[in-house]
Amino acid sequence: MKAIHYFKIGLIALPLLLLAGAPPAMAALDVQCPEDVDGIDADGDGNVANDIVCVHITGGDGFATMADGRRMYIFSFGNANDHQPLDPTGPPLTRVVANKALKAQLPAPQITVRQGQELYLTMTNVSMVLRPDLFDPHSVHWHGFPNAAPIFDGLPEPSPTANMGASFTYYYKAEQPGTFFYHCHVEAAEHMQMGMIGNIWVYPRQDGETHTYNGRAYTRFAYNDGDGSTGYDREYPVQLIGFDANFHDASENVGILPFADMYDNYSMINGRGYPDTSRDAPISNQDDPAFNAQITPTIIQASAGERVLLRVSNISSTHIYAITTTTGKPMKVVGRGGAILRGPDGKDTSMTLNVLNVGGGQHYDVILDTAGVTPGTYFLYATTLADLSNGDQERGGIMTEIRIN
Ligand SMILES: [Cu+2]
Repeated sequence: MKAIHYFKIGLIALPLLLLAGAPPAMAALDVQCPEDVDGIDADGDGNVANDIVCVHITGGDGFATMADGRRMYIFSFGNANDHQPLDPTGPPLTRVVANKALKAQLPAPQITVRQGQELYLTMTNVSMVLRPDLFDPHSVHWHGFPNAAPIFDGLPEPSPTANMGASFTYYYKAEQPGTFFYHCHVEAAEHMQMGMIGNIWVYPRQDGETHTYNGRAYTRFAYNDGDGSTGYDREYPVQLIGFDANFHDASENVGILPFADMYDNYSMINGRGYPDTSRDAPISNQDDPAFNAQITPTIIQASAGERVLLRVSNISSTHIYAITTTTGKPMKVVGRGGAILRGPDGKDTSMTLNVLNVGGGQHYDVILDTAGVTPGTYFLYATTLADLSNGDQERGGIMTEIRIN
């Protein structure tokens, strides 16, 4: 049996208000986060007390900045506190709705767990400040992942959603390693177009072992390959998304949403178009300069000879993207849909490609081997001209630097 404890929010004010005879102005928020006291090392890392991961995110609205400087109204998820994963010894969570409104991130906060761990993911709906007319709830849908139970799927019909001011805790048993993403499934075409999309990765139990592949030893792997063939030195997210500026403007201006005409004219990697992809600095919110809304690093860097794992996904509502690199080396696709590319008899079905086509909802694990690549700056980019723009501005969109040193 696991002991369960709760973090209480707003409880300090409650007794004072009750003493004063006033109705409580704040409801308590309980974030479910059990202690790992079963003595079992579920993720196989030698530590019996770290198999439960608690993450608390928000769902709401905010602003992102496009590479041409345009402010874009978004819906997305954000960090509920400044500790992720949730740190029980950190400052208490207070006034999440008030403090985290208009602090959506693009992409949504990265979530990473290890195979065997249990993830308690609490999502608090902090409301859409600019759209008080919308009473949409939000949810978390872990795309392509085998869930412990349908109620944690995030699809609004069979599973709970969180109304404004409400929270819901999702439970996942991370038994399948791989590259995944999550998104809100409420009014999915709208909320995903608006930006409710994030990465969620499960590291395999094999991580930490040493396997030699092609004469090189690796300790980190995309999957439990048994032979080191998915070994890598560095990993990077390559989350391909697009925004339709007209759709976002219509949402901000409480207009009629142009679903039928939806067309992403801002294509991005990790919430940035080129040249913002090749800038190290986080991008702050134009309406709240102290808050960084776009923090995901997007420059791909490696030392010559290293193997780089690109965790690729396409979460665009309208586009199939095709990506390639200027390194002169093909890409080796070792995983697709959160599964290693192996046949039922274990046969290697990995693919070696110069151009990778990624449809909406697809996710791939791609190894870029830099052996033999002369140090220098190269590019990863979309092969379709229309995806290389920031609105009307050319030479932007899905392109970022690969720096080999
Ligand atoms: Cu939503």
